[in-house]
Amino acid sequence: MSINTVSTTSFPGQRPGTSGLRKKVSVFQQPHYLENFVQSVFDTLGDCAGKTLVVGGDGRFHNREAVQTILRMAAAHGFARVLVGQGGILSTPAVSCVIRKHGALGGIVLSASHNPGGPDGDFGIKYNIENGGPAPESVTETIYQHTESITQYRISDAADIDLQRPGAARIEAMDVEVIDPVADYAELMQQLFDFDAIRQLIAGGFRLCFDGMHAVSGPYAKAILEDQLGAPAGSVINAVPLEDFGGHHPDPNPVNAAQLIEIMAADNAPDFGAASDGDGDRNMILGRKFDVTPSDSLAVLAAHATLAPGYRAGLKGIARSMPTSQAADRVARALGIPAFETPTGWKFFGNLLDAGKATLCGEESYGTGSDHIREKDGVWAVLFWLNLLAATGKSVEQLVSEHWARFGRNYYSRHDYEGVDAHAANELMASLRIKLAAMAGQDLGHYVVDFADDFEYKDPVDGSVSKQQGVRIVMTNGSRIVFRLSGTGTEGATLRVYLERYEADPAFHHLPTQQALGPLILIAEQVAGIADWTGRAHPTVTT
Ligand code: G16
Repeated sequence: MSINTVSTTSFPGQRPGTSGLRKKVSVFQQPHYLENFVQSVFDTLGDCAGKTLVVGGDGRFHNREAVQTILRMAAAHGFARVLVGQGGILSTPAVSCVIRKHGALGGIVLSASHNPGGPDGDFGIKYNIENGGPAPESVTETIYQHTESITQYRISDAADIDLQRPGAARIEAMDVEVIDPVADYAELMQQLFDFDAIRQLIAGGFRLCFDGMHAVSGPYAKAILEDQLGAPAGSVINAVPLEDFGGHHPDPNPVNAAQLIEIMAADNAPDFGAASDGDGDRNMILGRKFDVTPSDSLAVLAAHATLAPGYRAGLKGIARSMPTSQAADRVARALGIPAFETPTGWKFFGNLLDAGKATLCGEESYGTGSDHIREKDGVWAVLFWLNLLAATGKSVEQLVSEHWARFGRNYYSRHDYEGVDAHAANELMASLRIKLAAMAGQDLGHYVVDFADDFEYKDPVDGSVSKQQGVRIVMTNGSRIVFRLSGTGTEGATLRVYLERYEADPAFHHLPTQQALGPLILIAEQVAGIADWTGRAHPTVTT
């Protein structure tokens, strides 16, 4: 074994987006592409002697090769130890859990999350810091600067190590431990939730269906829901991770988890349905013939949190991303705790969680989590819901309907225009920004604009400022339209339009969502000229 220094030249565009660097698999397969990024991460970290690194991914195409490359480079960089998931597999929440539990310096997650996989699909890489959370912008920017000027990287010429079985190996002077991907994570879940109560609920005939979407959460859900909590075999569907996710889009929303939606809409549907995404950090919650929006899910969990053992002491605060509905803010107000509004991206919650300012966090993009780790967490959200259902004896629909009756309903929808021309999308946003200053006080159909701005966030912990985080038009009654460009796509641009209407009157709590939001949808089109700029009369995905 020896360590080689390899000459390289920089690749343009290795700037991490909302959540790491995501590109087509073919881009990552170019010689030196992955290596350049990994070396830039290591150069950002500096001396790693004596330190531990965690490595794992969602099992998508190219995962195994990338893991071996990273192990060889970690050895060349002088890490003392690497913990790697068996088969190269670790869900994003499990990486966060393992970093924290084992006092690692950080971790590398190989995933493009909910983006499709396979040879023609997407690949991604993300660095998580010592607290287990995604690197903040200051770190990702430094990594990016290194990628721009890189001239060489260092790598061991050691042979591949066997990832198939838990055990120990060595590359150069570095210890490699292949770990069970589920064990540490499952142990943490047992500390947070009342497994006995959930076991009793299931033993009493309560039925559930968890859709692993052939992605990473299948093994976690099988071990916890079936093996530990007694759900009958087959309760977890699409449970085996596949390199191409079975040809599907591993994004747990009503459009992409169509099989689960159909199961939950049947007359003999289970009592509870859920799905998670490619890397296991997102979740979708369903009742029988009933879907829960991610924003409502956060609000309901917050309102009932003290029913779960891990949250019995109460919540310190609730944080949500700006485009997420304001339902959780109402709960925070009722509980007398602070509510935080951050830009899109889980990395913005890290400081609030570390500083003990927030306990629960959530995003409209099917992400919910808490201070137990520093990532959003799909299986955690499922267990939290099961704990509430067991503790209250109520159905999903009952819990949500009662929540609306108490707090009012925040009707919510997101319209995505995927794969549009990037230049046109940027022009659309630029033309919106020009209009903002003159919008306050304008009459727009049923609505009057209270204020319109481009969201800017000042982190209350470290004072860092993030600008241009989404154009929002907020009406005097709290209804809102938000426009943003996605930071996770790999083809053209994706325009996201977020629509929210508050309705206090329970007599109007059961309208079809798109109908309830109809007037706001029209205003969004009028104000932004979406059809003119994008050539699209309708969104590609509505959630
Ligand atoms: C990532 C981020 C989330 C964000 C989502 C969508 O999720 O971690 O914070 O809400 O992308 O981002 P965008 O609207 O920019 O596409 P994931 O599950 O893809 O890692």
